[in-house]
Parts: sequence; structure tokens; C-alpha cells
Amino acid sequence: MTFINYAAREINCKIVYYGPGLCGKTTNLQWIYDKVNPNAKGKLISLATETERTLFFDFLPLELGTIRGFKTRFHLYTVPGQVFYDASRKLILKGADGVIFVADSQPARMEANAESLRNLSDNLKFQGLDLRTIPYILQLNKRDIPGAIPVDVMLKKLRLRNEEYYEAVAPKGAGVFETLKAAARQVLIQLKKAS
Ligand SMILES: Nc1nc2c(ncn2[C@@H]2O[C@H](COP(=O)(O)OP(=O)(O)OP(=O)(O)O)[C@@H](O)[C@H]2O)c(=O)[nH]1
Ligand SMILES: [Mg+2]
Repeated sequence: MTFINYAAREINCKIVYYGPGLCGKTTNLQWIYDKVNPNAKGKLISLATETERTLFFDFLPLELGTIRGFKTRFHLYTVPGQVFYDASRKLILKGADGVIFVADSQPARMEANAESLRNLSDNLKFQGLDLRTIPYILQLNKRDIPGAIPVDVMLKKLRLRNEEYYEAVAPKGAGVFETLKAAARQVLIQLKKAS
């Protein structure tokens, strides 16, 4: 839920990166963290296992300018993609204003993408949110992988509501800011509607 602090003139929004294990959620956040002006960002907090799999979440607060005198701050989270961390995923979705689904373009991960999308829908419901209406962007990541699934095939399987989608190669930054900006734009449109 968007948190508006009138005294401090701040708007706080939460965007969650969701998707199957190793699809590149943390890599998106790392790229953003590395490229953003130091004044505009807080610390990137990552709770990871020894093998760099996300254990609980990654978190990055980001300032994206001012709207009508209000500082807008986006709090970016990733969930742990590994199937057995479902309780954490549920918790991290609480109060989400927008979701970015990061899909893995490797053929062997197509079933994991579909499963993660079902899991997202269920876990949003658990938090009283709805995948059909929440601000939502699809990112097709790992487009550099040889034999990547064709975009139209991925869209047919994963695109739910004619949402905007972006192709990405997260370690090189391709598509990373495009995806984030689209999500932020949608969250702000939603906020305008609600106010
Ligand atoms: N070739 C290629 N590798 C990628 C891409 N994006 C991420 N990777 C690699 O995939 C691996 C997993 O990336 P992470 O960002 O840790 O994946 P994650 O989604 O956070 O995984 P969990 O935390 O386990 O859910 C890393 O070795 C990344 O460098 C991409 O677009 N192309
Ligand atoms: Mg991760």
C-alpha cells in the first residue's frame, strides 16, 4: 500500500520483483544499484545464502524525483525464487503497489516460469491483492542465452492481461531501467486514480 507522509512530503511505493529461481531478479537490482546516482539511493540490502541465492529478500530504496512537491521513493524488493521459500514470498508481497515478473528465457525453465506465475497469483490473493488489476510488468530476461525461447512463444504462455513487456539481459543492463520505469509509471498512474 502506498504510504504518503504529508508531514515529510514523501510518497513511498513498493515494487516487488517476482519469478522462478535464478531468473535474474537480484541481478536486476544489482544493476540498478550500481548505476543510480549515490544521492538517490539507499543501501542495497541482500540476505543471501553462501551460493548467492536470495534467502529472504533484497531491498533497495530509490528516489525517483518529486511529484507536486512530494518526494517519491520506490522500495524495490526481490523474492527468493526457490520453491521452498514460499512463506517468505508471501510476506514480501504484503502491501505491494506493483509487481515485475522476471521470466527466464531458457527452454528448460519454461515450466518453472509458469509455476512461479501461478504461485504469484495465489500469494497476491493471500495478501488481498489481485494479479489481474495490480500494476504489473513482464520482463523476458536472459535473451542472450543461445536457444532462448522465441518472444512470441513466451508471451503466449506468460502474458496474462496484455501487460507491457520488456526483453532484458540483466547482467548487461539491457531492459533493466525500461522495466523499472514502466512499473513505476504504472504505480503512479494507479496512485493518481486512487487520490
Ligand atoms: N546469461 C545471462 N545470465 C543471467 C541473466 N540474468 C541473470 N543471469 C545469471 O543468472 C544467475 C542467477 O541470477 P540471480 O539474479 O541471482 O537470480 P535470482 O532470480 O535472484 O535467483 P533467486 O534469488 O534464487 O531467486 C546469475 O549467475 C546471473 O548472473 C541474463 O540475462 N543472461
Ligand atoms: Mg535473488
